[in-house]
Amino acid sequence: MKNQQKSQAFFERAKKVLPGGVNSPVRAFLAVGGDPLFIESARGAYVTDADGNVYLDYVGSWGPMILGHSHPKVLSAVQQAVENGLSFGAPTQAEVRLAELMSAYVPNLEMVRFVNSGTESVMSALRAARGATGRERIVKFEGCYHGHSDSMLVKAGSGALTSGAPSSSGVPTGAAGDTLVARYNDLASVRALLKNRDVAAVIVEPVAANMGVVPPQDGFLQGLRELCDEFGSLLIFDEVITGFRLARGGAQEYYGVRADLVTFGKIIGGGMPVGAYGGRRDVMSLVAPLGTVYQAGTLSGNPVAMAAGEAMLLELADDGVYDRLEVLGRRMEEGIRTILQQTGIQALVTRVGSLLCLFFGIDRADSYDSVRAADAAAYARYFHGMLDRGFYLAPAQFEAMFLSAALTDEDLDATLGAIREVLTQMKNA
Ligand code: KE4
Repeated sequence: MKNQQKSQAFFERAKKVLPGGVNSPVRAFLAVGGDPLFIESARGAYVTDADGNVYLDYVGSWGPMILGHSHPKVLSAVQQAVENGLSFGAPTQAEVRLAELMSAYVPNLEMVRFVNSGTESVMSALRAARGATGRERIVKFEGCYHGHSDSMLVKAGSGALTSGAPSSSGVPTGAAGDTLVARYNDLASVRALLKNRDVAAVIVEPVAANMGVVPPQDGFLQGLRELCDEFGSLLIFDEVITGFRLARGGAQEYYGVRADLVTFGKIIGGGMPVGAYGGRRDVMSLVAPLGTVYQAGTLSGNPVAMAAGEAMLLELADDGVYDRLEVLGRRMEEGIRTILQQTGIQALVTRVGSLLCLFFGIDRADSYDSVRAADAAAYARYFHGMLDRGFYLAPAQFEAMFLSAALTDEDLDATLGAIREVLTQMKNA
């Protein structure tokens, strides 16, 4: 058991001034028990907590740290930008360069607007879709999480699912009433909702990574494209997680399916608060000041954040990063699968690229209903077994394991060795 006195003392202070002692629910360890670690620093594949304990990190700030923490090119770009000032509330060259980079890398990204979070990118994209179609209804999928704007907190995933409140209190019926919920990997459930031709957009996580990791079945994403074309709805890919992670061109490139609008976050900020939405020029041209869809932001395009994002994306121009992530992901998946076979633990590993999830107690993970049956208590035992051995995983079953290119083969060997120990201990308990 590691010494966590400073984290525990700070958590007691935090609970007096921050709801639940945190600034985002999943960080509170409620799903796994115990007190959250207060992270002091991070470098490469490692984080260090307030008590000086070092952990191999598989959270990666929930996705941004695809190259590992404190990448020298990103830190240097931020340090240089800071010297020129922190924020101007005016156009800067950096935001244009980052937008041009994204547009060069991502298919169909004709225009893009920067905001400050994934939530804000989704909220804005939905408004643009409603403005473009004159329709009000939105289709989302149960278990998918698109940030905490009112209309998206309906049968949501991530912390909402973990906390057992997939449909939040405080959301007025008027805000959520136009949100229709379909089943992931079930095209018939989508057709049934679109047939009245009053749906502005279907928003989907191309890989559902907020109910654990649930890959799209063959034909699902293309089927959504065809249904949206048939019924005049826009298709929105929420790529806050998959953007620049599955491939430089995100899920559109990885699966070869075109979205009308795409939302981004996480990686494009390099660890700084950045979101973005964009896509078809005719739709984005409706966004103020060009058009009548209003959206604004004091710190949108913040020059320091833009510098971090630009440095990050320039590093991702190297195909070797994605080749390495695929090798790491495959080794981790195959290693875990071998361990499951040898230990006899009933669990299932899913993976898309560098996104993985180990579900306990189920043998199918293709929908919200199938993963909801997962044994969250077993996951909690696994989480703490790994934490005690120096491996920092997502503190909830319904999240993803994020691999970074900073991981070495030795890191993977150590991780798989620890997984084997923990699962063997669980099996023999
Ligand atoms: P933010 O507002 O948290 O930047 O992004 C919201 C969001 C939108 N869309 C998708 C697909 C997302 O995964 C997210 C946020 N992801 C969670 C991780 N499951 C953030 C972690 C947290 O809530 O603390």
